[in-house]
Amino acid sequence: MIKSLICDKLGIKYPIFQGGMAWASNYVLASAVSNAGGLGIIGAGQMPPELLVQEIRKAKENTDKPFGVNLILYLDYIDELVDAVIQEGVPVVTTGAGNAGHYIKRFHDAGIKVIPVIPSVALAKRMEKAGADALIAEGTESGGHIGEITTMAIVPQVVDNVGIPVVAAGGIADYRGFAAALCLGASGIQMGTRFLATKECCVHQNWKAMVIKASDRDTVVTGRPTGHPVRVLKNRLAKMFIELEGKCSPVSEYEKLGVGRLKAASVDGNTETGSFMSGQIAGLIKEEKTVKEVIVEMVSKTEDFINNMPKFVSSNT
Ligand code: TUI
Repeated sequence: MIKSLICDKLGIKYPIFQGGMAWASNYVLASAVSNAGGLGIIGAGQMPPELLVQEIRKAKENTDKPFGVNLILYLDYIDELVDAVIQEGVPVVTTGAGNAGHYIKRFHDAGIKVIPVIPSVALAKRMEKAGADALIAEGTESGGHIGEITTMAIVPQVVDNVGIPVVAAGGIADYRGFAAALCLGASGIQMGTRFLATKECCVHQNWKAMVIKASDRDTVVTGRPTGHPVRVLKNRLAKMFIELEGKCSPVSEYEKLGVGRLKAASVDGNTETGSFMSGQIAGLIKEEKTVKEVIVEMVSKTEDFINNMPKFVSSNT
């Protein structure tokens, strides 16, 4: 059975994380993933602290398994979200879009494991030194806010530079990606886009349909000049962002255009002007499934594939 260091460290059955996604991974998705043996993660995004508290409480009602909360560190009221998480107590926190170093001691004092998402070796080393329990090395194939390095390149380099477990993220949606990540030295995987197209995910059906319809070249990175590049499915809004880049517009113009766009995608399903964050692997996802189907299939097919690997690498074929 596929089991790794990270499973023992977190008390989970399978080394499969569901990426924390703002406006997309609430307690329903997170508890379904945890109940299926993975690590479900509530995407706090820009939730007010009171809503995050409610989400954590509902997750606890819906699963007795470990789950996590993902915090976006560049928010100006991040300290309030950190306080809410510490007050409620959750097993795991993952962090994105910033340096988790300042918060690790407080989380540890509250018995919370900290797993920063990192886009570079330099940050990986800093986070290990600051006391992180594990790392999620995320490639630029991912959806949402991204770094520059591909999963194939970042994972083995991070693995070689730290002594804590590394989870691979970006461009993984089936058993081949899972097996590849293990071959690169990862102790587990994180998937976001695959879990967007599940029955338990709360996003508007239009978002799921766009993922299922997407092909390999249907995502684009916008917002590079702001320092917060995001990968989204191509649509009219993405085009408007690209036009801003062409005009060398000030950052304030991007901020103005970006207001409320995740809600427009997730709640309203506005295919023209919503921000439909998605990874490049969307092209591989052909149907909506239940969380359980995704996890059971990932585990059984990856096990089969790894057990039969010698056949695929025979020098006679
Ligand atoms: O955080 C993510 N993905 C996200 S956050 C998000 S919400 C958002 N909405 C609108 C605009 C921007 C974001 C949607 N998707 N992934 C983890 C991640 N973290 N990717 C890259 C990083 C990262 C980048 C720079 C982590 C640390 C860092 O530098 C820290 C430092 O201080 O050096």
